[in-house]
Amino acid sequence: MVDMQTDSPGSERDRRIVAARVIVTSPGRNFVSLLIETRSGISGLGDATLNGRELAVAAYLEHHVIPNLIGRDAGRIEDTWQFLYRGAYWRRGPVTMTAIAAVDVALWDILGKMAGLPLYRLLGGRSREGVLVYGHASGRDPEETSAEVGRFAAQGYRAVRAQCGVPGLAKPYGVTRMKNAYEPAESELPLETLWSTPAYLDMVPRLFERLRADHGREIELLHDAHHRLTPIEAARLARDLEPFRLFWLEDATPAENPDGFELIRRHSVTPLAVGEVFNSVWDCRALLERQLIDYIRTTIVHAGGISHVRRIADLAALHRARTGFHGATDLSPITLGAALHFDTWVPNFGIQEYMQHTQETDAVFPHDYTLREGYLHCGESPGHGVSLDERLAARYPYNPRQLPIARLTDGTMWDW
Ligand code: KDG
Ligand code: MG
Repeated sequence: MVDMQTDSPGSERDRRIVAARVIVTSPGRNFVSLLIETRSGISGLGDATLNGRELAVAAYLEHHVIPNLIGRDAGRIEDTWQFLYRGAYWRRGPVTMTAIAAVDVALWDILGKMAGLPLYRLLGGRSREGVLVYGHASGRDPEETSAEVGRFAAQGYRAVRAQCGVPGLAKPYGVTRMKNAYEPAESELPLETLWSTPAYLDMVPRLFERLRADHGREIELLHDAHHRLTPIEAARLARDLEPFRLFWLEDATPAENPDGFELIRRHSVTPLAVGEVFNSVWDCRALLERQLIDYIRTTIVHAGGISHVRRIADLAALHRARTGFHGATDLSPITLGAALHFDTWVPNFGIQEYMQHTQETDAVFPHDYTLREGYLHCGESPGHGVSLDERLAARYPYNPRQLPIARLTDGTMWDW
């Protein structure tokens, strides 16, 4: 018999969930958070931000999840996960899995606080001294992008993602005029951008030739094609980039059909990363089992939280793939904090994306992680180490914003 009183720190009575609420705030950009409170007074925080679809998750939590949490034992993390996923007839999808992630991360945070242990120790302890991160460099042309890569290298970064303007395209993906702050969800209705694959395929190899010439072979370079290419175009790009030894080429083609990656693999040995839009192990399965990718990008907030992403990482490990969590600014400091604990523990860690949040965001979400010489370090405080200043958050009301869309130059809708 399982002793109901001792299967988790604290008594069952102390662990009982007495309240939960959704907090929407926009300190520079929108974030949705879930706060779960227990009878003991210990509370936990989870991120529920789905860029451009924030209120869908907030409503799902408020109407369909929170009423089911009240009275439950916060120490029963797995059972609550199964209740919300397996127990529900309508399962998976980004809204549902983001809501489940928020609950799951908040419960792990509570468990850490009740046990007095940082999250990475609950997961199994430290596997490395620091978490290798990559920053985001971009510019209007290869010269400007190269100068930005140099700026990151001078700050101690060992890995940099490089994106560049494309001649003839006004707003290509990933290029910003603001340092460290690429923020694509910039208008209430989707901004219409133009896309030209021939111009892009001509530019990218020239960019990386320039970067290797300027910065040598040691720095790790990454690139995100952001789902714009067909499989054969992606194969051509991956092959053209081989001389420049990328750490990875990301989202080379939309991953709904894993067979596309078979084609890329057939033509190139450039490492491939995929999965930031995935939300369950089922999305990752074929790509991992067929060894079609090298890094899995699926992260905690959009794939059911720590309890589920742990299973994705284990599946990846069986097939020698490593983690490379999504970490753009729309993933809140709560997700970054939780991800850093996961990255510190997970045996098959690869790299962590890192875009600094704005000062306003950092003030709303005080945290104990730190950046040193291109590595992020999670803190030692119990749980995931990120809190939320509710009074400050209330000063930043929700600001409706959607991600852009892309059309080919003849007007055809394309993948953004
Ligand atoms: O919300 C969408 C962004 O997070 C995404 O466009 C960023 O592709 C991205 C990345 O790799 O950071
Ligand atoms: Mg990406």
